[in-house]
Amino acid sequence: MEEQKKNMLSLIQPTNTPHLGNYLGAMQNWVKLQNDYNCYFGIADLHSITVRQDPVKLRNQIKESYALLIAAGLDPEKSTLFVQGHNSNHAELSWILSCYTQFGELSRMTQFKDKSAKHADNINAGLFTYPVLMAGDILLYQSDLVPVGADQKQHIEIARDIAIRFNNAYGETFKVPEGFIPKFGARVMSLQDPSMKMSKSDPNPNGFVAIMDDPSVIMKKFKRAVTDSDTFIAFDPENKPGVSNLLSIYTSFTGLTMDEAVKHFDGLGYGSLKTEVAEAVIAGLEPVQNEYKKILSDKAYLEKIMADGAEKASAQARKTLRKVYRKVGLA
Ligand code: ATP
Ligand code: LTN
Repeated sequence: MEEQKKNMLSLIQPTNTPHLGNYLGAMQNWVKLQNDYNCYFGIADLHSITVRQDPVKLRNQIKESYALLIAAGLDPEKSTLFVQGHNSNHAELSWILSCYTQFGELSRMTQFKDKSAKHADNINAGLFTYPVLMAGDILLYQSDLVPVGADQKQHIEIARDIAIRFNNAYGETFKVPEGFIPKFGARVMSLQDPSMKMSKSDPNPNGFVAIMDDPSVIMKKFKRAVTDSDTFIAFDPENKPGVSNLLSIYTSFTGLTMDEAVKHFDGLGYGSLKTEVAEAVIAGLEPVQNEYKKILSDKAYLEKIMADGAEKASAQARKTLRKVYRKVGLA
């Protein structure tokens, strides 16, 4: 029954090029989970302006990434798909929660340290309070689970701490969320430097495979992937990070277990591994790419489901926000 399903929420930023890491670490799992949970998925546009964005580009990217959610297989009838900035409850709760978050704990966030090193000319307050906005995203929907890639662990942890602190001060208000991190695909590594996660901000485009890359580009990028100087194929992330990354990607697209995949490549060389992984990725992404183009070409449909999603999400979020106002004494 609807009431008994657990709640799940996750958002993705609309900026830069969505890649295999986003697909395998996030979207693909969201699609698998949408039948079993009450799901809220969306576009974290408010988070994306912590880094300076071009307004015209951002406006398009919000639509494009929303279309991609549907193209990846999320069904707007089953899940609530929304844009964070279309729902003012997020910004409101974020302010309130920022008064229950300590300067010290935000200073320890690794993403803040990384991003302020990368954008030294724009270390704005939003970059610092980013985790508070994210905690609000999660807590507004009374989320039980938050499916994300491994890089988001620390953000989930602080959301839990804030929820527990608030509940202790005012009585049960928020559900305390848990992260939901997939076994494989949680950390897709760069094809050029397998010690680093595949990232949209990678200045070397050969390091990442974009979801919308052409088949010939995907093949080329995999053929150039860094492996190692051995010749055998085994899953050993510590000693063979490049090969293990390729194997993980392969299992995510074929649905094979790691043992089955390793057996499949027994006796074959790195050339075959790279080609077969590329073929599996090309075949897996093809329907997503086709669907994406179709959805984006139907502006009226896109705008209608975006508006419906915002309305559904706002109604749910408002319930939690009202409770928070009452508890704090603002209402
Ligand atoms: P960047 O890699 O440029 O820092 P990001 O991590 O900010 O991008 P988002 O769009 O915010 O990217 O991430 C959306 C989702 O994709 C998150 O759940 C995140 O954990 C996941 N994700 C991002 N990169 C990877 C990766 N290399 N492997 C697995 N999951 C990833
Ligand atoms: N910080 C996340 C994006 C994000 C998110 C969220 C993920 C914003 N709000 C709420 C899960 C739940 C990122 O950069 N990947």
